[in-house]
Amino acid sequence: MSTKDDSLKVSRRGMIGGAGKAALLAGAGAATGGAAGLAVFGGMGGQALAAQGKARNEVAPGELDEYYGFWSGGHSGEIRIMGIPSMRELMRIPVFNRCSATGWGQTNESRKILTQDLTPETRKFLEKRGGVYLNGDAHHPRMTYTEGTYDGRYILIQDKANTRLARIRCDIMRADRIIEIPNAHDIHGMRLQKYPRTGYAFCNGEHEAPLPNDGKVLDNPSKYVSIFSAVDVDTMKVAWQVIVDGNLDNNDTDYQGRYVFSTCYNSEMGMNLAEMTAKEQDWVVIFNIKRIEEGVKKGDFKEINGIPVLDGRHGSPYTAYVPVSNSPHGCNAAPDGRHVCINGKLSPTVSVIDVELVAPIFEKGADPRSCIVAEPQLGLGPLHTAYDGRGNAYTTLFLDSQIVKWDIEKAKRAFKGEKVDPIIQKLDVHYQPGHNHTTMGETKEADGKWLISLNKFSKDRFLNTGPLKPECDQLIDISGDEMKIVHDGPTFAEPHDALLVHRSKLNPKSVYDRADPMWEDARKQAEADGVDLDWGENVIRDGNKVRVYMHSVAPKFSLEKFEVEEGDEVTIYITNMDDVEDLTHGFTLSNYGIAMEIAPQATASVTFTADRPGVHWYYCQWFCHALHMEMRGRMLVKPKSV
Ligand code: RUQ
Ligand code: CUA
Repeated sequence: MSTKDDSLKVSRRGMIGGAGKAALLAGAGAATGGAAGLAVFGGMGGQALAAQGKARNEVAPGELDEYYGFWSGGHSGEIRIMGIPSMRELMRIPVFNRCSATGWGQTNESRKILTQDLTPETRKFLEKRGGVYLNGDAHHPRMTYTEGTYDGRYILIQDKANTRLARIRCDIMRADRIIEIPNAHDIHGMRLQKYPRTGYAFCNGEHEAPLPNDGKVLDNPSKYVSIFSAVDVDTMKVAWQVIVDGNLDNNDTDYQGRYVFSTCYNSEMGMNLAEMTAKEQDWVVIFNIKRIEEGVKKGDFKEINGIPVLDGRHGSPYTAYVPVSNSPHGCNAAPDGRHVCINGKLSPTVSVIDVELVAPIFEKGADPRSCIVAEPQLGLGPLHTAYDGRGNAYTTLFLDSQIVKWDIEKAKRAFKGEKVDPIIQKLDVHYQPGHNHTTMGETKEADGKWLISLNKFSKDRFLNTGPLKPECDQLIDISGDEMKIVHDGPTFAEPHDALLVHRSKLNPKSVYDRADPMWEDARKQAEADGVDLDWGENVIRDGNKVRVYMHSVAPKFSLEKFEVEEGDEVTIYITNMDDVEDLTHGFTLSNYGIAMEIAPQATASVTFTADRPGVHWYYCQWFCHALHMEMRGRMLVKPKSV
């Protein structure tokens, strides 16, 4: 009964090519080598390319990009994988969103990830709302580090909307853990420890609120607090939290594993715009990781919801508050391992902290601003700064719609009173840039080739798409003395931030390992039911619960039909036994609102109540074979006898 017939296996790439088509028509398709014969781009210098008459950013059809770009999806809640420098969108990783194509948010596997680490209160709150959050607001994707550079293990991303942190496995490019961070509110800034290896993800709770937030305190802002959290990335458990004065915006870490720097745009703890921007100065909070860890060991904390919470407000040994101009925003550590730029936003300045001067400000009576070694005036609305590894910084100017390239050493000399201008070039971008990012620029391997400017407005740059316009992501060549824009890319709401990783750091799988932990629950259930999860095709009745097991091998589901009774709780497990790169199947159950993707060698499952009697076709929605349309079957739902 099992379809193990290899003659029907054809890779999708093979089908497109002539050989594949011929093989199909002949009815005997050997999978043709997918990636074989694809030319590889990279390592070729600008001159060699120019000699070939190619733009530096040209990646011809069939050629591969040199960098992976990981774009946050903002309030669409996902991550997008881009190819750089081509700016081609390669893939999307559903994270905090509900994805119609893959079934993320609907399959049991994804729902487990989306719910198992929520707080009990949230789980209760979501019960009547379908059990999962359907939205997210993902700003800052970051890859784990070993010794100051990317190690290709995980990508972490926060959700400001529902106070969550997700961990994405880089081997399969899927989230495997999504936790809710208790006590804190609305995680915004998120960066990872760079040295010696990413243990912690540091999460800024942006919005202040009562602790606990159970309704006993309402309109009494003096009782609100902001919470900074350290999450252990290996276990995805909150290791400790620190209460701070003011709120928290963005953060970054040094290259030595000693400090985290967080900007605060509301030291006033104001509740409206006038109050929030009242003072001339706000501050940067510097967290002393070693002291905090010692504090935890000593028991200098209150345990709240199972988490050690330390008091890091003014006067505490765990934090230092460094005054900077009103409402700073971006916080970016330079790859030189020494400088951290605090971007002024409402002030035209960037304040540069020297991490080697931070230890003394933790001593009593020290001037906290003594760690600031430069404060150049760059233009209006500095939001974020990126680096090329050659001593230059690139700061986005939101109001001026520019990127300013400047020299860090010159800015330090000017700060000491020397008459030098640190500004090298200002480049117009289109329009209103927020984040920017350079290739490998947040690692000690910053290579200064490409800069991305993520612009919040596109206005006239593309064909008019109606009242809602795309964002505009621009690719800028920074390899020479001058910055040059080489590409405009429209993107959907809203890439807040991006990560540019050299492709040598990553090597994802093309086919799942059958032992993957992703479908651990399915494996256990099949075992309990005495079913072979790989090749079985069984319908197990267990009271009013029915478990249907089948596998797929192109172009067939192993079960052409199954019958259940109206009102049964049905779980369908499908294992894709095709062992071929790019041969994904799908399972769509019509008029039941169910669709999911099953990647090669994966198992996926979905549970629903069969409350619609009649014949319901299920079909494969992922084009997999010339007989893809024929890949279907029937669910027969017998009406309740009344
Ligand atoms: S923030 S535009 Cu969400 Cu990273 Cu600065
Ligand atoms: Cu399987 Cu289409």
